[in-house]
Amino acid sequence: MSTKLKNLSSYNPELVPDASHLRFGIVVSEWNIDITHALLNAAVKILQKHGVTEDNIEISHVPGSFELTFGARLFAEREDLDSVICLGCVIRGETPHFDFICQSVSHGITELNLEYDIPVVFGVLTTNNLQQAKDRAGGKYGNKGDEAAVTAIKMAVLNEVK
Ligand code: DLZ
Repeated sequence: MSTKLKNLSSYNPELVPDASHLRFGIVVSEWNIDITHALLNAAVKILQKHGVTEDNIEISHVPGSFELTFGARLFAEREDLDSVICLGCVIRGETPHFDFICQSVSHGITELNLEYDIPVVFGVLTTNNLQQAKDRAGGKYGNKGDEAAVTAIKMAVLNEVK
């Protein structure tokens, strides 16, 4: 998560390899869709900035963050992608639901990283309120979609040289 010291959109472009030969799947949660689509737009822009063509970005939607793991698994199973980016936004409510969803999706994505041969990136905002989410979806702390896309490129290239 971002802090006052770390803006999600700041990175050194010289440390991001060319990604023109890579293919990405992006799974996006429809819950809090204004936020998740702000993450999606940012992620796509960053991928394209580093050479990824539109044809090499495949996007699928799932109802909520809980379903991101399954959506990412479908991409990972295909074996024609170099990385999968999961984008979601879980906002704390009045019940413990928040904790269950956050725990499930973080655990689920970790499991996918262990089980499949491609990196699956955790681009999920987990915030106490809507304002904190806005601050991290193109607001004062940058955009989690930028961070997720940069991570996906770096991890996909790391996977090539293993
Ligand atoms: C049910 C629910 C709630 C209360 N809050 C969120 C949220 O803040 N962010 C999110 O991505 N999804 C939420 N969901 C939906 C669950 O992720 C899931 O889609 C449903 O529980 C159905 O499995």
